[in-house]
Amino acid sequence: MELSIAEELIEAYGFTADTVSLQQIGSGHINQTYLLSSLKDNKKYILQNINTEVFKEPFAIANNIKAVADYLKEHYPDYLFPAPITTLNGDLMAHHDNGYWRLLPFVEDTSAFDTLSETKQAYEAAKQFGKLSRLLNEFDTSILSITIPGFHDLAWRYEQFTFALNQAATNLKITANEVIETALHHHFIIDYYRSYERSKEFPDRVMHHDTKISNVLLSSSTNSGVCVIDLDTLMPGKFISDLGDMIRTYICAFSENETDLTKIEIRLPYFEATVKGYLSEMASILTPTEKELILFSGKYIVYMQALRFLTDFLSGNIYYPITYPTQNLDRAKNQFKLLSELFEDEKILQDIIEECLS
Ligand code: GN1
Ligand code: MG
Repeated sequence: MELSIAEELIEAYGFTADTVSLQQIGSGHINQTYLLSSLKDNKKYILQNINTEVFKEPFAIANNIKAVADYLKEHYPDYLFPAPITTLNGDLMAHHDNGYWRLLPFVEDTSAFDTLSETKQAYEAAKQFGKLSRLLNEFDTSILSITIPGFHDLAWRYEQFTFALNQAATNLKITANEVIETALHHHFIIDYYRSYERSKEFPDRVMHHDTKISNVLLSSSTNSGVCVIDLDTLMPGKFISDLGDMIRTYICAFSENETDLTKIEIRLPYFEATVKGYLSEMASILTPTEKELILFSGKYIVYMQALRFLTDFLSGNIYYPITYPTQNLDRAKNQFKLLSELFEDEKILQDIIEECLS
């Protein structure tokens, strides 16, 4: 980013262009993130632009985060919740050039990772996300806005997929034929979800909805969990959203961009660490029904992510940025491979869960 573009923006926060340095950081698909260093006092901040194509109502995000931050401050004053810093005018965001920006505190001596290389990272990250939901257990979820409608609604994602399939060019359908068949075949996951959806034992909770490892800060020296970040999708949801996305992203040594599918295997110790870390906070809160759905959470979210990538491929790659034409199809294949591993290892994974619960 040219500093000239940001001048007005950084002035909203009381900085001047000649006393800050900006560096683009982060690996997310959606928002742009910069490290802002104030040359005057050597303090660091995170400056982030909200992608309003994805988040149509940035105020919904800002208000959700504020409501949760206020609640946590009142009930758990020691809990580190990195909410945005207000502008000099007291606004939650700075509006600039048709975009919305926010400034966040930079948490010193922490690291965010794109991949996990130790089970402790899985345990600590899962513990952090579990802790957030636990602390918000009594929080009234109905006051939160939905920042992306249908975000983790698998039935709706499936509809989007069939819609894209009906509209897709023939050559794309031929290229994706096998993956499309696999996607259709797994519809039973939606039916299974529906059989629980309205149960009182499967309540709405405050969910982060994007629990990949890069969204939690770990201590640089000890790898202990420090706090969760990237709070745009903090909104009501089912517990499967958070635990499922951790299972999706922590248990395999390779990311959704890996094209060598023989590498897509489940690391059982990471699975165990993830479930253990989550339950270290949530075991006393989850209902018996939710506990039955622990493994299902992974299947639900992996299937949904596979459908999302496939849908995007069939729609001409309008959502997920790509570096080559079939990348979203490859990502879908990768996720379907992971899904097949979850089914294949079902028995042993369920045994691990039982052991973690006992
Ligand atoms: C997006 O922005 P990023 O990379 O954290 C997406 C998630 C997906 C993820 C897949 C708002 O997250 O739901 O799981 O890509 N976020 C949004 O990599 O769509
Ligand atoms: Mg994100």
